[in-house]
Amino acid sequence: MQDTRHRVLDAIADGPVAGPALADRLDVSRAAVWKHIEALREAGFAIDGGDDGYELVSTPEFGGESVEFGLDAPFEVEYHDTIPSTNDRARELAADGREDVVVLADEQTGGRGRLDREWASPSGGIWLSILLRPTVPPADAPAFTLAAAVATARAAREAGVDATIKWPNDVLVADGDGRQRKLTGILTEMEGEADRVSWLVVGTGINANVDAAELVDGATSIREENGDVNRRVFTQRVLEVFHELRSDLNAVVPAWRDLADTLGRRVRVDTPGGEVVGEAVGVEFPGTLVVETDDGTVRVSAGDCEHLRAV
Ligand code: BT5
Repeated sequence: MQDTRHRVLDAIADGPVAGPALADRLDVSRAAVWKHIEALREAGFAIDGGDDGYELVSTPEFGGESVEFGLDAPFEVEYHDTIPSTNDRARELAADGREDVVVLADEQTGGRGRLDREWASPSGGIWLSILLRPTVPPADAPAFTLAAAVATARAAREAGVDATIKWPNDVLVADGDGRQRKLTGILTEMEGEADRVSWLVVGTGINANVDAAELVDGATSIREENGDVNRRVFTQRVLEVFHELRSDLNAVVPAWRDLADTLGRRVRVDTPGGEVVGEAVGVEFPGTLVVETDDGTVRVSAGDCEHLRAV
């Protein structure tokens, strides 16, 4: 959002301010103030324009300007009511040289999971992709995926949903029978050279205010678990925690461990190099799973993980 627009919102958030006073305070013309107010109204902000001046009455539940307003992280947010895939759009922005942009959508018509699987993305979700240009080697990239899982699980807990993380990056909620349903999936894509990431897109799909019936079998949503959330607040929390962690990558794995449900369990991991079965005993930077198997300790950096019942 434009900086001036931010300042208009800040100024009118605490009570009415007359147009001329606002123009003075922001050092812009009265016509410019009026234009900003109209643009904000169009974006869904309710702004009173009584005799005392302009006053912010309410902020839209979702949208780019609303997520940026009051966001304590340096991201620009590009919002779409509907889009094929926020990851695809973020990749376009990467090709244009952009960074620290979040592409956010209410609905995706071509949402993608890993390995070209489909990702159900009906209206009411939080479908977002964060475009970054971190100065790290490509081998560290998994830490950003873990950071997104931590950010989402924390935001879900703050919203009253008892979320845990399954290695590496599924955010799950257990039902009464102990069956775990998927609340969030993360797809990280990147381009880089041998020693340096050029760009990284962390795509996070959060089943927020959607019915589980609109998703796939084995999925759940915030609505299903605890009723609808304010997606503006939820998205801001995700972005703020993510920003904190990407600024201190060493904090990611400990934060992940605190929320993870995989450690101490028997797991089967499908890896590009074959199946690994054993007890998950640890996670190491940047997200490597340590599995104690019958044939010794195995370290797995990528794969699909299944929690098995203890024998
Ligand atoms: C993932 O893949 O979990 C990564 C999903 C990433 C989605 C985000 S949304 C924003 C951004 N833009 C995109 O286009 N993508 C990212 P994977 O681990 O491969 O899981 C995919 C599997 O999860 C599917 O095969 C289904 O079984 C299941 N699934 C599909 N939609 C789901 C949903 N909404 N909730 C839970 N499970 C789902």
